[in-house]
Amino acid sequence: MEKTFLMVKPDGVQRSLIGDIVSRFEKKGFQLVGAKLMSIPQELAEQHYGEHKERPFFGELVDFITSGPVFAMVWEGENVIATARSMMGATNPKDAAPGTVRGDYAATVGKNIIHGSDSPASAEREISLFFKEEELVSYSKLISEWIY
Ligand code: RTP
Ligand code: MG
Repeated sequence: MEKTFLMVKPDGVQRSLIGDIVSRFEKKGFQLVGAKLMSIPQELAEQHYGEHKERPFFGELVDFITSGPVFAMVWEGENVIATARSMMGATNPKDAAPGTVRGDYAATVGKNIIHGSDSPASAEREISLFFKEEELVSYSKLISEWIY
């Protein structure tokens, strides 16, 4: 089954949105297989956002993501990578549709509440950056047969 890496960013943690965000993905029918509240070390932040190293906002992005605890998660389910991206909404909250996490809770591109892997390759890379194999669980939910 497909897996993706999602993370409530420091603004989402500070604004007490962890529960709401977890609930959205649970209700959709996806399965949480790994989670931790953590502070991201500088080096991990730079690796995680490595694709943006040359962008003018890279410094701000790394400062922001290391500014407070984040809630890192691995979710599993059919088409979870693309579906989670659409549930997150557009990168810039001004373009994010109502009903999405960013559309409902964010106003500015620099503080957009949630991160999600954008492709199977990113998901694999990001899961292994943040989680050891043994930190992920595997379990069956009978209800999943009725959802996916
Ligand atoms: P993320 O990686 O955090 O899930 O966001 P994303 O895929 O939707 O967007 P991405 O292009 O990967 O950009 C990463 C984060 O950089 C910040 N950003 N700032 N000032 C700007 O023009 C700008 N553009 C992007 C955003 O916080 C974005 O989430
Ligand atoms: Mg991205």
